[in-house]
Amino acid sequence: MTQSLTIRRPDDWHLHLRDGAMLAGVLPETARHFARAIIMPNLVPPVVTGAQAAAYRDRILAAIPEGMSFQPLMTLYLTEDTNPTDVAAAHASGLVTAVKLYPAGATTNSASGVANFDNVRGVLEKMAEIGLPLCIHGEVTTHDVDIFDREQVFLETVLHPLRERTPGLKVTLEHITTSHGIDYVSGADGDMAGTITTHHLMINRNHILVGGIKPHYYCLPVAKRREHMEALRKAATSGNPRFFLGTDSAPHSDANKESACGCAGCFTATNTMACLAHVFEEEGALDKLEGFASMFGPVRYGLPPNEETITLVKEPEPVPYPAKIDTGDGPVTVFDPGHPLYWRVA
Ligand code: OTD
Ligand code: ZN
Ligand code: ZN
Repeated sequence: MTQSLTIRRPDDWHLHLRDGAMLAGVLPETARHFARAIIMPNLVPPVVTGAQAAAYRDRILAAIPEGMSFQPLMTLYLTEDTNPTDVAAAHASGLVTAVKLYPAGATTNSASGVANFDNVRGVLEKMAEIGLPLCIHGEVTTHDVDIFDREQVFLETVLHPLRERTPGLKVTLEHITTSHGIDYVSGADGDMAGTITTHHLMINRNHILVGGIKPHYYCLPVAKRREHMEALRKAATSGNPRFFLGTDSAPHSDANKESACGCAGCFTATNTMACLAHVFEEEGALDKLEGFASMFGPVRYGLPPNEETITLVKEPEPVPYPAKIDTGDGPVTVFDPGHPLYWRVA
């Protein structure tokens, strides 16, 4: 007998869509299953002003294929020059759903991010006042901190002091990769939430390095030890509404990934729901999938959950999905969890 699971249509609370030919290639992969997504602003140049966000939103809307529906939820890229009034206006008009903080140099296209947090205090205070959430890439970038410790050190040296200085600021710690991040979010007050990616529930650092270097598993924050992956799986499947899905699907062409200096990012848009059903079933928590993928994010962002549903079906045989998708910027490899998947979206 086939097993099936119907849930409200999911949303993705952290997504990279890029621009131009790449946008056109990857957008259908998300819009096929997801109703809405928080769109990351790390374009070149970054999406800093309300006017840039409006123009980018229009390019995304224009790229939605006939017959699909999708709502991009826009973000502004926080810089040390960001103007609190511009941010407040973009929020008041309904254009932006969140502001994104990248510590300078933390990840792909983050050179314009924040180095001196004193210079963004005014914006953060304004955001706390108007209830606009801050999404954070939580890693320090100081060269003396080991790459595997950068999230943990960020919690103590940056995130906690920042939240103490800005009471009432809603913060989402994005793409949590450590038990420390999970513990921080679980133990903080109700202004704090966290997103978890699909791939960090399925890979740990061995996947990247054992038996040859696997560039398609390299992303930032880099996957940690297995015990951290286990902590993420436990949190995601716990039913705690502080944790919800942000895939961080981050497409790069194969040429840019399979290189002596390969780009960071896993492209999971195509098979995310199949992967999540697999993980939640393994954890004996299929009944918690709807909360994680479809309910807790909307509640957090003050939006109604989607009325439409999707149905996941478990097949007796492995379900095929494309190894790569073609884009005008070249092929993009789809995340391979390293074992067959049996779930598909009907
Ligand atoms: N991580 N790659 C990218 C962004 C994320 O930190 C992230 O949000 C990207 O390519 O934009 C990645 O590995
Ligand atoms: Zn990030
Ligand atoms: Zn990201």
